[in-house]
Amino acid sequence: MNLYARFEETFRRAGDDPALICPQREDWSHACLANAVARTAGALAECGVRAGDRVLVQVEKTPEAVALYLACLKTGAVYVPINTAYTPAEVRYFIKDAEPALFVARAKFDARVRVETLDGAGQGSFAALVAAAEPFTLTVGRADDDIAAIVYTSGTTGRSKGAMLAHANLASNAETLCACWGWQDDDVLLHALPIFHVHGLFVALHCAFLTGTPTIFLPGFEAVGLLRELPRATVLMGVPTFYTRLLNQDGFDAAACRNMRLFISGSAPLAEQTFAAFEQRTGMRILERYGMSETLMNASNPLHGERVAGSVGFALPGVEVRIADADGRVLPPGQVGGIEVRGPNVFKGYWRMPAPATQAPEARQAPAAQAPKARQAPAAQAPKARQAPKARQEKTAAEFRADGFFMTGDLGTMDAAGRLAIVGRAKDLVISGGYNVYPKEVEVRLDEMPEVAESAVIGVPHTDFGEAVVAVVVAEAVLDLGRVDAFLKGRLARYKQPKRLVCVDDLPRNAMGKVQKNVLRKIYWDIFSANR
Ligand code: MLC
Ligand code: AMP
Repeated sequence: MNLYARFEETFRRAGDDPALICPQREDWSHACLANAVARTAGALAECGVRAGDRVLVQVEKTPEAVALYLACLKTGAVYVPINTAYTPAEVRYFIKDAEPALFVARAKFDARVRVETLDGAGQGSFAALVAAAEPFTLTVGRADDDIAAIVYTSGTTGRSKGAMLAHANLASNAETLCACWGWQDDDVLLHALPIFHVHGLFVALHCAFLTGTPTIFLPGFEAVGLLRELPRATVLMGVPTFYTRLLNQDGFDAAACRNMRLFISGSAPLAEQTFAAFEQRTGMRILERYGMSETLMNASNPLHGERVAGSVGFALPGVEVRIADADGRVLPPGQVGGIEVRGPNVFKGYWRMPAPATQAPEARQAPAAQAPKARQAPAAQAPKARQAPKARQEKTAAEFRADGFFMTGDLGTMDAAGRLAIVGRAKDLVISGGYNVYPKEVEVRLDEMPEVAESAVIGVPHTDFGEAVVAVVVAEAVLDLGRVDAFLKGRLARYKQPKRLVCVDDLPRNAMGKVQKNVLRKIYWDIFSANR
């Protein structure tokens, strides 16, 4: 079943009740949202978008952008959101890889695909098409395995991979979260996350859409504005930076939280100090959960049981989580190993890198949705299928065990009761303010600088962002951070750019000649911890 059919049913019931409360704009009721979705779906059809076609989207957070996402679901198109921080050079990669039938951009963009615009005020050429479009009333039938969205996540090679999420992945995870977090009819979600990642788009919005409850829809996170809205909200979802920034506000106290029933944190480790300071200030314990783009949510601290600092709680119902060694042998309680996950939440593989059926049974046997079968006219026509080259297929296969468990690349321990703690990462990744930065991608760009002989990018502690990107370089000429900033501008999104630069004579290497990032991390983690 098409996920939007579920939302549509709720929207019908909720009618004139508010869906998106927009402090700086008119609110949208559920009926208004449903109408906007139907007209946006009409505009997509007029743009020639058919079921299975990708719609690449890089737009600001607006109600119109939400309608665009839902319209893609409704028409069976595949929604491909990308970070608004990406530079045009980065966007070109996604256009090439996703081969969208339509790119909805914030402003005019020169590309070989059809481009329409939607700006931060909900205006633009796409908005004009929506205004003129006939509503598209049909909700296109979808099979559970049909792809609803592709979410790009970077890889250790420095190239982004598109995680294919099926309608059933999204639906099952949303239902599980609504149940686990006890979503109530009188809940009001305070939404300050971006909507181009799974956290803000799926985890947060789907809980509201499944239940027909309102969302206070802020264009982004800003502590004072968020604090102003807090008294009329009951649930907040955020990355740890939200909570550290809130704690820096004098007015943030138990009185400000009087109507709140749940603060949820995820996407990055919540420091134990933040958890403790939050409890001391508000009398409430943040509920930390764990997920990723490829798997949606995997584990959560309990709504009613004890929420423990430094732990991400228990596997969600229906989701299997295990700790295994490098060979996939399950480790006894308390031992550190790779976190592996299996369940209805786990994605269908990477776009154009589907897993061979022999490696990952059942769930991944479907033709991996490069060409999702359209099941209804008029949107019916399979997009041009392109075979995934063998090497790329292996990329998906390499991340799954033969029994279907997905290797997250996170390291953790699980106690005998099943409580999970994340203790590190096997993947070379920095998480800054909830955004993932893959060091390789930054190193490749740094190495293009004439002054740089070689570079290694690591994460170090940062009070605001949790971790900050630091470049350790062997320079052949005088180099400072200003010059690095100037060189990377336009080449890399701002949040990926190093916040600190360290010039060294040599990078530490092991006997195989590989740069020892763990050595660098150890040296600079301590130095920057002391100086942050
Ligand atoms: C902004 N900057 C960042 C940054 N965000 N730098 C590093 N890391 C970040 N996360 C840059 C800006 O470009 C700016 O550059 C400078 O830092 C200061 O910006 P700011 O104004 O302080 O930032 P702000 O706009 O307030 O954004 C911070 C933030 C935002 C934390 C609110 O980054 C954010 O919304 N993060 C949430 C990310 C998220 O949703 N992740 C979910 C992924 S899904 P300059 O030019 O001023 O130097 C996932 C799965 C799961 O992980 O489990 O959920
Ligand atoms: P992304 O690829 O952007 O979806 O990021 C997913 C990664 O974020 C996971 O693999 C983890 O490394 C990290 N992550 C998500 N939630 C948590 C959490 N609660 N604690 C620590 N790391 C987390």
